[in-house]
Amino acid sequence: SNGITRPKGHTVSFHYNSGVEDMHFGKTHPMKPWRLTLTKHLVLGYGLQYAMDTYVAMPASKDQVRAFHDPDYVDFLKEVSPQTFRYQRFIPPKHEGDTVDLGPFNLSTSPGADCPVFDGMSEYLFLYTGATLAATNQLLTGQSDIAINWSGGLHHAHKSEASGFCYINDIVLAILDLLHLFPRVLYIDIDVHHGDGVEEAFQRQPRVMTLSYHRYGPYDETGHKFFPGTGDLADTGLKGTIGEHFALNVPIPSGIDDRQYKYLFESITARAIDAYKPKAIVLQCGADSLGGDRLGQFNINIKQHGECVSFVKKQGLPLLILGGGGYTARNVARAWCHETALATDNGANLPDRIPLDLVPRPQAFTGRAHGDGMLFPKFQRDHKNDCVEADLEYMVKRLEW
Ligand code: ZLS
Ligand code: CA
Ligand code: ZN
Repeated sequence: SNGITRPKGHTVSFHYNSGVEDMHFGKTHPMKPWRLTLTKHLVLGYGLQYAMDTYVAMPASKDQVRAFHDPDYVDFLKEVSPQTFRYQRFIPPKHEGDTVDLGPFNLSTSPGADCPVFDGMSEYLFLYTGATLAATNQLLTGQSDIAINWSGGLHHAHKSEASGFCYINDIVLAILDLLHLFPRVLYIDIDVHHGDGVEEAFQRQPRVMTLSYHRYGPYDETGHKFFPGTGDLADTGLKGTIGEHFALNVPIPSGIDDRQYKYLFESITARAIDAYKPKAIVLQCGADSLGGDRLGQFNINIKQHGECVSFVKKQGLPLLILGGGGYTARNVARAWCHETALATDNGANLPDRIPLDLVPRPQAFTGRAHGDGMLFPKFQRDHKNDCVEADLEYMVKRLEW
């Protein structure tokens, strides 16, 4: 036997549709859906399917997506293709110096766009959303205590606009569903980017608390902010509404290490849970907060990233685990496979070497994917650590209730 066992005392479900794997945002685009192929093969290679219930996700319906998104935007996403898109009305760039021709809803067919229109895009969007909604339904019906969708977690999408590689905000849709049963839902976001779309959707809403940890501050000598530029410590929900104080933001300088991240994450998350007493938790596990990420600027290891998942799991509340960013594909797959193991209490059962003999289609691994096969690689610490300990302590104090 491979040593993988089902968890005692809780049920985990895994929601996925391989249809998301074939998509290409464009040759140079950092978002690579094949990181999901790598993740799937690692999960299956280690035999983690024996520790949980696995479900092939159906695409979401237009009606389901309309629960948050503008009906015209939903129709557009369902119909659009690179062939039909160029007939759309041209909208001049928002900001001076923007080089990209933006179409309606912040979409574009220009190769330099964050949110391109690509072949198969419509299928891709409704599949990752369908997987998140199926996972959510498992929690609502009590069939699972933890439900996982690594293809979801697209936290930047707005009601009628795509943003930062995100088109449909599957997280907002999931939380809206959870609110039918659970009086209070806590959303935690460890992607290196601010979870702005989710925060914005619930900024007037005390029944959802949003808590995002993210890189924040001056980006370069030109003064550009790290995307999306929001999520200041002082941003705690919409002032003057009953949603005020139900958003928390932890802005972090570049180069934060494991010890510093653990200190921030555990003290602030514990306080938030203690004060808010959520009845369900949604955890966005963006893997771009790992050291060595192509877009990220943190220095945390897979071990610490996983400890965030364990810390949240230990609260014993219904838990929806979603993916998100992650741009160094081999590390994304390692992290999410490791976190699947943690969710099923198999964290100690994974050997460090990739079990090639267990991988169903070894040829699906390219040279790029193998790396050195280590689950806990020593990352190059190539980001200068700008974290001042006193500032980290100040944040924990400021956010105390
Ligand atoms: O949280 O920084 C930006 C916006 C721009 C710079 C990039 N250009 C294309 C548009 C204007 C200010 N965008 C970020 C978006 C990051 C989204 C993170 C998503 C998530 O992880 C959840 C899934 C950004 N950072 C890096 C890029 N865009 C980027 C890098 C390289 C390329 C290639 C394709 C496209 C243009 C050249 C692109 C974007
Ligand atoms: Ca975040
Ligand atoms: Zn991100």
